Amino acid sequence: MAPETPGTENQALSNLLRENRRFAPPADLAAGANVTASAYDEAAADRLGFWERAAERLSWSKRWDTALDWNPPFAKWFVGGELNIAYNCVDRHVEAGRGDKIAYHWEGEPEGDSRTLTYSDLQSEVNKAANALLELGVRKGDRVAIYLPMIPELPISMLACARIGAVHSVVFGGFSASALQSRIEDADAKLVITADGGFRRGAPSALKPTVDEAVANTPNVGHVLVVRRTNQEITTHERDVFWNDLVERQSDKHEAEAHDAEHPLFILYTSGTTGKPKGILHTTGGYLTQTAWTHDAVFDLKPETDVYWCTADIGWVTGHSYIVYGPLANGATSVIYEGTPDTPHRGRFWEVVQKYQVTILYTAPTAIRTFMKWGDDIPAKFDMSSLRVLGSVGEPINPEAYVWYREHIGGNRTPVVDTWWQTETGAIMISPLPGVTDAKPGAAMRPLPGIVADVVDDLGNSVPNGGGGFLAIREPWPSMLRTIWGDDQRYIDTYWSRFEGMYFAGDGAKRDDDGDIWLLGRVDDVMLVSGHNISTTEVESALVSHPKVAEAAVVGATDPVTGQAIVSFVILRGDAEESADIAAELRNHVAKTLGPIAKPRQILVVPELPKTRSGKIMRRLLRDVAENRSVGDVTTLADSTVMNLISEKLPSAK
Ligand code: 6R9
Repeated sequence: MAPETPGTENQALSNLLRENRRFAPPADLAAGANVTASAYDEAAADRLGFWERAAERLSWSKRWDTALDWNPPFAKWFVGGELNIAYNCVDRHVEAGRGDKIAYHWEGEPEGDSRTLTYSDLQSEVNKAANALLELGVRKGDRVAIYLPMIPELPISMLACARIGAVHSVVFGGFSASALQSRIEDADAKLVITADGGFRRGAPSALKPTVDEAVANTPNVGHVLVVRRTNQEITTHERDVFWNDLVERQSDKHEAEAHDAEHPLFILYTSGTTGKPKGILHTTGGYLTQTAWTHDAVFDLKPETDVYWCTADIGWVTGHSYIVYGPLANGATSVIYEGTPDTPHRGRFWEVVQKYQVTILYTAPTAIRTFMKWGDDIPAKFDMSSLRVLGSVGEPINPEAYVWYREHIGGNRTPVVDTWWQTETGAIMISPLPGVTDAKPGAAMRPLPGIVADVVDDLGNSVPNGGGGFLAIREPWPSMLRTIWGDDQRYIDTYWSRFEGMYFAGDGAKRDDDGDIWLLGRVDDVMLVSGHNISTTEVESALVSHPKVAEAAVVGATDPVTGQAIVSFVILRGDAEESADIAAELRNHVAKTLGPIAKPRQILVVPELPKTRSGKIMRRLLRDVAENRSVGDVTTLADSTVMNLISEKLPSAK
């Protein structure tokens, strides 16, 4: 064992949380499951053969010669193969006689504002958009920045790019002009697709002025293609062209050309904690293979009968892989919802589930904890008996939130799949299979068939059952990032230098006594208290297991005695009263659940937590508060006023 001295890196992650609950798959789901336990054995016996069979689900214009060319850390999958992603996601379903099948039920934020797109509709829209891009001079390999709200033109634009082989870079609608500008510059985009604005929390919010500001200094952007969504007034410039004019007058016929399996498909920027954003590059054949296979396996998708809803923003990788590419490749019927869960009321999500008879719901722990805070009575008002599989992504799901989700949303019937993956992995890597796994609340369980993930110690050796360490991936996988756009060295340094021959994910993890994997948050967030490495996730889960707590964020703050001390920020449940001794009550609860070492030094009750647009808690900012520093860069916050609300709470806790 490594020495337990504060400050040394040689530290195992303490393993504090115990969880004994298990949820077996429902018998009917298990009996009809798309993927059964034998998939693990098949993939273990012949991993590349397994992925080749997954690739055969797609339609290739030319079959690949070699499954994998691995020149560490640079991978090429399905070498020599050629396919068109838009053809796979759209045309082939139409050709197979499923043109009238609904691809998207689009639900706008203003009530009553909805639109249905069949696969045939999608085909003509994508073709028109592809022809429009060509008219604007966009060619194969060119980069296109997309800055749109959650409207049908967003997936249509992405597919139009993929169709002609242009590389899209979708930027979250909430990002500032300078964030947009740096992404446009890094990728050297020649076109920006945007809208006048989008609807958010019941009001139109402008996008176009941000684009105008961003492109004022990017001379290589030849055109800005503008969708009219809100009809708010905008300033027009010479470079502007309007979707309604340009796209609408195009032919709805376009012959799709096949692209190389390794042709770049998209760049998606991850902010990272420091430095300039990393442009994660994904390519064509491997990406579509793994997103399609995992979408089918992890959600047990039955395309004929399921209505699938992933609530993520398409500007996040979850939306790319599990609203656009995976579901469309599988011919699914999906819901896209434009707005926020509390507009115009806090039951909006459940109203949408009821309206479209959603069968599979994929959302994030941050949303689930918010629903817990709002109270059980809200979902109880809606008929959600159609739901049969629930998914979670984005952060570790606290066991209590998992159980609440299963019970109050899933009517105690539905399996919950906790899916671990990253922008960099492109598709789900670690997750239960709903018809196979006896799932434990809070655990991502096992690597999917074909994925070789491990929990390793500081030296890169597998930890035994019961041990904690770092999550690493030992073998390349089809949808892995190929590099950081324009910066191979940064790709090597960031992901492949921590452990010899292994991908370093940057997450802490533990393997429990049964060998199942639990994710414990970002390694940067791990706290070192009196010589013990303690994960923020476990302390947060202990806090959330108290009946009065809906959400918690924990950070380590410098402490003269213990090196770091645990400081907790908690949001109480809707019906909980903030009593004078709540802090003491919660500190004792944590001590009882995890042991005295994990007892927070300080507990602050706050109204909100700082989160990114994809719902991840920004602990870095809370650390600034806990250590009495001025708060750092808040540009990627979903709501930048949150930090003021938290700082206001501070004196009362001292
Ligand atoms: C898909 C996505 C990646 C980071 C990842 C990890 C965290 C995502 C998780 C999870 C625990 C899960 N994360 N899913 N942690 N359990 N099921 O979120 O991509 O935005 O790139 O974030 O999110 O820390 O490293 P991305």
